[in-house]
Amino acid sequence: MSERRIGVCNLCEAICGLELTIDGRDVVGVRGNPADPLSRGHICPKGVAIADVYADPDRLRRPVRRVGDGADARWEEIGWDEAFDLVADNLARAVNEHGDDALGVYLGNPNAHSLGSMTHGTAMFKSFRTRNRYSATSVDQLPHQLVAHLMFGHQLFLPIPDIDRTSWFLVIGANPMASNGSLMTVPDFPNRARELKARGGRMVVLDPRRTETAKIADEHHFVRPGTDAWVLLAMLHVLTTEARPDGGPAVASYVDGLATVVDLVADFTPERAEAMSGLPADEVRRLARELVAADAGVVYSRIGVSAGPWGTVCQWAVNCLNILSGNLDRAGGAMFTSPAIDAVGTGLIGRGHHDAWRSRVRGLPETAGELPVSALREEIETPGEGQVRAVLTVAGNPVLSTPDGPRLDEALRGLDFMAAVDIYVNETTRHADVILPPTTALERDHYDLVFHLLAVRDTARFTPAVFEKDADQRHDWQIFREITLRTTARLERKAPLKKRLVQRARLTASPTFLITQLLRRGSSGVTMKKLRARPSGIDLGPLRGGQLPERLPATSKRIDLAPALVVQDVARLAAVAAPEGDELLLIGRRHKQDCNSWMHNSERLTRGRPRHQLLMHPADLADREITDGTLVRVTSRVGSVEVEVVASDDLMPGVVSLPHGYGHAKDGVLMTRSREVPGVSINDLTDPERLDVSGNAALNGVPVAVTAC
Ligand SMILES: Nc1nc2c(c(=O)[nH]1)N[C@H]1C(S)=C(S)[C@@H](COP(=O)(O)OP(=O)(O)OC[C@H]3O[C@@H](n4cnc5c(=O)[nH]c(N)nc54)[C@H](O)[C@@H]3O)O[C@H]1N2
Ligand SMILES: Nc1nc2c(c(=O)[nH]1)N[C@H]1C(S)=C(S)[C@@H](COP(=O)(O)OP(=O)(O)OC[C@H]3O[C@@H](n4cnc5c(=O)[nH]c(N)nc54)[C@H](O)[C@@H]3O)O[C@H]1N2
Ligand code: SF4
Ligand SMILES: [Mo]
Repeated sequence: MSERRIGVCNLCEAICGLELTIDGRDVVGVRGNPADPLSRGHICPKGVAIADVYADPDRLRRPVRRVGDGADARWEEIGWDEAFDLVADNLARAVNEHGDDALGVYLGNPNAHSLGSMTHGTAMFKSFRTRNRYSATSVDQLPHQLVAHLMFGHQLFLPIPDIDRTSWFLVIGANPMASNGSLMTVPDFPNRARELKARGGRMVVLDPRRTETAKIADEHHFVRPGTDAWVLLAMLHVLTTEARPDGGPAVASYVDGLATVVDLVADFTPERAEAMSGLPADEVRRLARELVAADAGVVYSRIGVSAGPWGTVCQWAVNCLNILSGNLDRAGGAMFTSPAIDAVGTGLIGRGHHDAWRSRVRGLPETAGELPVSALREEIETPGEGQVRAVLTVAGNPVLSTPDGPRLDEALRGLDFMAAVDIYVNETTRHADVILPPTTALERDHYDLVFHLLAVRDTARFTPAVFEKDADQRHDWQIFREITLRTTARLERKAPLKKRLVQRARLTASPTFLITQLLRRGSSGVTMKKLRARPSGIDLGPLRGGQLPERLPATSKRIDLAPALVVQDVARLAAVAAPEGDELLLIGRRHKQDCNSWMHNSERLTRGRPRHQLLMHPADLADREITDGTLVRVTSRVGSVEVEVVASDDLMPGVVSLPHGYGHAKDGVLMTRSREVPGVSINDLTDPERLDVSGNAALNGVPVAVTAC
């Protein structure tokens, strides 16, 4: 007898509602939930494959201990109690013998998608007093967070494009047709883009590749990788120098620093933008004018830009464009969400800070308590006080996802101890002495503390676990609780008793209990009881405008258009000369059926044509006398890979592209059951020395040479 259950997909930021058909312990059908007020029935191929993760025989369900190393490694199941003690003994030993900073922590992307990680993981990390805290943030959205902190007073007070009401949408370095949106929770992007067009709106895309999103846009323009800053500053230049019928740009009374912006962009002309980016000066001018003239316009940029050399300047410029064109905090522009649990307003998530300390070896600044992950390898390998001796990774795969992965791979091998909270043995966790696997999406309760904050519509939804976990499985929050309590109990230098008691109390309550309490504190009227009665979710309506300055998290209740850090970096930008030479620039890409570095075990996601190849323009192939479909060698400053090349005139000439998350062969062992060849990792080529001022890795626009093999 099969039955229908409401579920939720936690594989990307779109947080689609699911309707599952289950038969006993099996999922026999997955479709989008049409009654979900946010996702409206949308689902993508990965959402269906959530059933494959649940059923995957390779997925770990009980703790394992590694015996042997590399190709000879064997994994032995052990009991939870033994596993927790092993982890606590070794983490505490590293700290007791070598100090707090001897413990390194890396948090991967799925943490943001797990309620237990948001509630209990955070408490665990706080209990470790190490400065060696790293996460996927610094290969991703760090510039967005830093700029939000500097301009608005909170790292997660992020303006969201009001796609459902805008009439002019400029998309820079994002491919939501494949990624389903990011820092813009926008399930059903294809239909929302269609609706934008149907109401007479326009979408314009700037991207060095004619992407799936570019192909459905009204306009697409190539920009040379890493040069968006000149385009955005030139748009600001036009906006601030041209006379406008409305006498603008005028800014609201709570905005400071306009004169500095005008000064900063004075020399960033459209002609200069053209020389740097390849985008014609007249087009730059027209785009700026269209933004100003639009009924409601919005500029949006994502990882193609934030994971570039000028991510912070770009993200700042995007905010300035939205503010100076009068589109911040108004319908159809860049808006702020009003979630039922306001993790920003309530202080549940800290405001953030920057450069309160620096990394030991390279002196890179922290942001919100984390150091740039590009520094992790050297912090493990460089001897001295504060050297990382033991590492804990949680839901991450930095060997494939961070710059110069192979050297990190080597460094992890040399650790005294490593533990991982993860559901697979992968390219990173293979170095762990012990892996603790939590339950997955279908086996745990879920409420989205993060992505309701970033969604294009205000909704609230609580999803109880679809399946009850087995008695010998653990939820991640239970794992975090045990690691924290057992490790802190073994520390020689203990936190004050009162602090420990508060910590214990916080860790003992379940995430669902905490959510129930947090909802009570909010003003939305949404309660756990109401959510349980409406499992598809409660609609709280379109985003609300006119919330500023009251909602501004800054204690001054003012917006700072000219933070010192940005002003200095624009000066650095101004000194850059036009590019010379004919080296190729490497960029990343995402495919609908990929999920960062994991899920390549899913048959339904990996069958069909391979998609891990290097894409290259036919003219660039011809210049080098390389034949389409052959094996080529790609070489950067840090490494080289051999990979099949495919000709594509969707790429800007001079640009090549590889997806990230491949490269599953390690020491002759294939880390997935994928039927596709293992592929190569783009992060064997990316360079830990290429950083944005925030410390975010500049993963895009890496200079490479491509030669025939
Ligand atoms: N060159 C290049 N590199 C990139 C990017 C790029 O565009 N180009 N993108 C970057 C971005 S945006 C990101 S977010 C990072 C991602 O980088 P990471 O977060 O380091 O890597 P993921 O591939 O997301 O790995 C997720 C891990 O979590 C495990 N996992 C899945 N679900 C759960 C769960 O519920 N609990 C636990 N404990 N574990 C789970 C999986 O088995 C997998 O090992 O990659 C970055 N790297
Ligand atoms: N299917 C799928 N969806 C995902 C993920 C996944 O792995 N697979 N990962 C999720 C995660 S963790 C994230 S953070 C989001 C990311 O979501 P998006 O930001 O939409 O990610 P991408 O699809 O990588 O789009 C980045 C775009 O930037 C372009 N680009 C590269 N360099 C430059 C440049 O210098 N300038 C400009 N203007 N463009 C450039 C690339 O060609 C690419 O089209 O996706 C999420 N969704
Ligand atoms: S778009 Fe994202 S959240 Fe929706 S089904 Fe696909 S992977 Fe899941
Ligand atoms: Mo990401």
